[in-house]
Amino acid sequence: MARSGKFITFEGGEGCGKTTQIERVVTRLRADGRTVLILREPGGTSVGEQIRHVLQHSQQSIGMLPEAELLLFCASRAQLVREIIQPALAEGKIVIADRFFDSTTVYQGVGRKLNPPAVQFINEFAIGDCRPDLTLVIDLDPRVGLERARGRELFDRMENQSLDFYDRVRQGYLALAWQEPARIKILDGSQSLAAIEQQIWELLRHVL
Ligand code: T5A
Repeated sequence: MARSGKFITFEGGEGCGKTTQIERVVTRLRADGRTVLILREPGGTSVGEQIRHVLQHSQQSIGMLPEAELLLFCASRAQLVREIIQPALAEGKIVIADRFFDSTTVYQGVGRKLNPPAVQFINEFAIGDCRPDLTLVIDLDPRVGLERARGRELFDRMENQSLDFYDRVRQGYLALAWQEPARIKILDGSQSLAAIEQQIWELLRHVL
């Protein structure tokens, strides 16, 4: 599908500040007269929201195996790409996603230690040629991020991992950024909200 819009993804560990920064940047973009679509992963479609419940909030999913988890995240994304993202990009919209395929590379590949070539193959099958133009990783010590994210009442299976798991996730993002420096930019999530927002704005201006 021909694409005239821009696709921006936000990534990082739990509580790093993605959602907060997306809200701020979208407010600025809309004030600038841009048409912006915000999506979250897993979810964003009717099929995807059902998968999100199974992956994150269902108490019955406690015994889910990493292989099943990988396939469910990718199933949600395959639907999102074809139902929502590609049509929006074809219409020239700016699409901003709160997580995308880098989350699978890092959480399932590095965090869960699934076979990286298998993760890459399944990941790429799910997204086809729909790759982000820019990916912003907000890097934060997981001890700080988990503390920030604490207090949510909803049971979240993905937030019940060991610190070692979240440390691997953090290192996984840093390694990805090292491999793809043109697309993936790292921001220091321990700075103030305003400082991070300003850096994101500068990076976005280059892409838009
Ligand atoms: N997952 C996802 C996979 O394993 N594989 C995949 O392929 C995909 C797509 C998603 C889970 O699924 C996993 C990863 C996750 O474990 P989620 O509910 O969407 O779960 O959770 P997260 O994406 O981690 O979102 P969070 O809400 O936990 O974190 P955010 O969005 O990064 O953080 P945010 O903005 O909500 O901020 C958290 C708190 O910190 C404050 C905010 O005000 C808020 O209270 N804050 C700051 N405080 C001080 N200074 C700053 N700079 C701050 N920035 C934010």
